[in-house]
Amino acid sequence: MRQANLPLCKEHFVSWFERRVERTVRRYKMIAPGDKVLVAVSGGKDSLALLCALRRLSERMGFELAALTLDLGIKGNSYSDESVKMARGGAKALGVEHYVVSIEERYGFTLDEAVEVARRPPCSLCGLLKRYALTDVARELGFDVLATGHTLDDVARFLLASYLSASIQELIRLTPVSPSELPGVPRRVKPFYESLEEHIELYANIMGLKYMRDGCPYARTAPTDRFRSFLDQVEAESPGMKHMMVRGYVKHIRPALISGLGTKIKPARPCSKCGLPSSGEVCSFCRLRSRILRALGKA
Ligand code: Q46
Ligand code: ZN
Repeated sequence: MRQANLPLCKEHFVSWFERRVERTVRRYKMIAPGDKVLVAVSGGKDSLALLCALRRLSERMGFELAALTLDLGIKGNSYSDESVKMARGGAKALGVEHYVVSIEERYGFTLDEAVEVARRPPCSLCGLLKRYALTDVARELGFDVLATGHTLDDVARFLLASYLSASIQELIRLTPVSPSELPGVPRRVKPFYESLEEHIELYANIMGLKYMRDGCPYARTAPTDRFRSFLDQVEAESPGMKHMMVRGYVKHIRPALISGLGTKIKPARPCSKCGLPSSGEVCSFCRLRSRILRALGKA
């Protein structure tokens, strides 16, 4: 552990890593005993490591666990087929119940089709689609909590991008826990909010998890990707910087944005089409979906 100048053997690294995840879960009150927790698993190292760490934690904390994989319909590099295959294998090896939901079967279009017809960057479409579909399925299956594998590195990149574009509304939504916005809608939690990707990868390898190497054909188009090497360089020169940046945001900057500047978080209301939380009459997913289905001649 470079920040703490602490050399650890494999066994102690695993317990150090899992204790850190447990501390994050408890510090931000992410999961309570008896909760039904659904983990979003893409088949990559972060989400499979999350499933593994929560599987072990579930026994100590007494919560129920299942996994969900969305088949997004990305054909390039056989990404979606691979993603479903790796997630299925990982969940089976860990003995966790696993659901697979096809976006095409549920909503009538694939991500590839959406990219073709909607004039928006692929990862922004994908982000909206995944956020919506995960919440939608978790609600339908009656889960209390939806856990995603967002890492400290993801949060740091997103923070930097939002600072630079002064996206205040985006910033205040960036929290370790997003409380349930409407009855029956699960709260969303990020148990890796304080875990670095390099430690997650090490944990996944030590635990022998079989995961998919980066393979999404759209990955390089992600707007926050250009901050990756910059932040990695800063972290290499000053170990602990990403953690300081994120903790400082949660403890000082976000409260100041909310109280000091009087920034309001708009309360959600049910979308008139689907019933999921929305800031207006119809939610952004339902609007996008109608547009895509019309453009594809399917509506
Ligand atoms: S799956 Fe989706 Fe990622 Fe592919 S399109 Fe972008 S966001 S890169 S995690
Ligand atoms: Zn809707």
